[in-house]
Amino acid sequence: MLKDKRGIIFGVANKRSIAWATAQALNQAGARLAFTYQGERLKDNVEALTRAEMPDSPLLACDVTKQEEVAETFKQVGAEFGRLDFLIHSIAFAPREALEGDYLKTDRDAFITALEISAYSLTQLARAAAPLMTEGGSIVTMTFHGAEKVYQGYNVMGVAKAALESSVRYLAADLGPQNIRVNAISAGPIQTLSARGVSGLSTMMKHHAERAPLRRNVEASEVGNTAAFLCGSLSSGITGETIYVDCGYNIMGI
Ligand code: 0WD
Repeated sequence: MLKDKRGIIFGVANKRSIAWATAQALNQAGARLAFTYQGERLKDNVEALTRAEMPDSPLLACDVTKQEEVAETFKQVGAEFGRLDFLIHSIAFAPREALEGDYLKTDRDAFITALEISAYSLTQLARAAAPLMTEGGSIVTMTFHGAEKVYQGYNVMGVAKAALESSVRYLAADLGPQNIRVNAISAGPIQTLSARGVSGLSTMMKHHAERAPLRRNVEASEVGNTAAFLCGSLSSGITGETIYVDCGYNIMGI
């Protein structure tokens, strides 16, 4: 399905990362992948994961708060792949103290950091990737229902995800004429490193599993499969959307 397609994945931290499940789905569909890791802290993890299943994948250091690393990443992936067909953005961060208690107490630094890393980075990466998407392309990011509805403890991350989802629409409008599509996947809660930073995660997961039409939590592999669909020609008419992969939780009233 994605044979001869080349893409770059941001946000693999460990084997539980949604980005890793996405990489596996893309790899299975035949795509060639490059990976970035945030810093030395995560390099060994990403190297160990890719060595076994995708040994030829370029690994590049890229902290999105460092513009020079972003520029170097796209220079290197351009040299290695010649062009890009897709980009997976699976990055988010907010200081831990901002993810508990009242949203009201969010301080300026926490707000700016959360919005910069979790929302602005999509625009930053899309701008760098677009010139390499010479045959059109697909950009996919990960969001959460907390962008639209209040989840206690999700706080500033919900505000950042709202900005992210809006960015998806503006980017889709800007890049559509170049046949570059931009979409978000709104995943149900999944036990990952980032998710464990959100207070009340297990309560949230239990509630989702009880209320969702499918009566269970979503698997990371299901998010990965949807990302693979969004990167391929089967989704060629879809752009600017937020697609829920949450076992249907978001459709429920009472
Ligand atoms: O329930 C969940 N797990 C959901 C996650 C439900 C719905 C959406 N999402 C979103 C997250 O908000 C995020 O956008 O999916 C995306 C991936 O999250 P994940 O797979 O749950 O979490 P994780 O495996 O921790 O990957 C996020 C990674 C970082 O990991 P850590 O935990 O080390 O902060 O984002 C990366 C980093 O690898 N990251 C950065 N990458 C580059 N530059 C930066 C940065 N400055 N900061 C964080």
